[in-house]
Amino acid sequence: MIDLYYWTTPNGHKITIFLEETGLDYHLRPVHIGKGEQFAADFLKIAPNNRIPAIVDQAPVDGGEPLALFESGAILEYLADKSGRFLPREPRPRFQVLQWLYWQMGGLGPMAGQNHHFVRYAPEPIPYAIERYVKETARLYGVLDRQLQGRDYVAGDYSIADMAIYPWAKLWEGQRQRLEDFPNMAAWLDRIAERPAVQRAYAMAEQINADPDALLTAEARRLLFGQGS
Ligand SMILES: N[C@@H](CCC(=O)N[C@@H](CS)C(=O)NCC(=O)O)C(=O)O
Repeated sequence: MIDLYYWTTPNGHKITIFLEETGLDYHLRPVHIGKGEQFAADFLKIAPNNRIPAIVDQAPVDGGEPLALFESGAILEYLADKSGRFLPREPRPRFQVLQWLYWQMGGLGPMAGQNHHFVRYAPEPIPYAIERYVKETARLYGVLDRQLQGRDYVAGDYSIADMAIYPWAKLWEGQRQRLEDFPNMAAWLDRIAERPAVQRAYAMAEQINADPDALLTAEARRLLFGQGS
């Protein structure tokens, strides 16, 4: 059994998509980040960076004690190895997937995250910051779009790289992007959205948090952007 510490955000969706795709046994443990639950002492023991997602694998492959992990990229890699799915073992195809996973973790995630912050959450508009992150998001989608030219998935077969990128790329509209600029990405978004496991992951998120503006309250902003409990 995997305990998944989760909220209904892009980094959370990555892991529910993976778990739904593989059918690994898991238990959802919602951490409402708009209410400051990520600062609870028990959660910090598992996720010292006070961010979701995190997991505790109650039955790790080495047969040892329960294993706690944070950082969505590490979690995806761990679960892919555990299940033998969505990450090849042979070095060449494996590192094709991993380079795109790390592209998401170190590039698209942080940049689109700042895009969301300055476009949607910042208390006042800062044109320089908005332009910087909207342009950088566009540059990154250009890179992704070129990679997807003539390919159905980002790196060979459907993999943890697609699962990591999709929840961020799906939000292109709020990131002030034009989908017609990225036709290969548009077709890929449709391809992934059709997958039953992806649909189940998002349906579950709706059940846990139906309010897309839950992170826009004054209290949520104070907690998230003041970074305190
Ligand atoms: N690099 C981390 C980023 C995790 C992250 O930023 N999580 C956000 C939600 S998407 C969060 O928990 N925020 C809570 C906070 O900022 O206090 C990962 O991929 O796991």
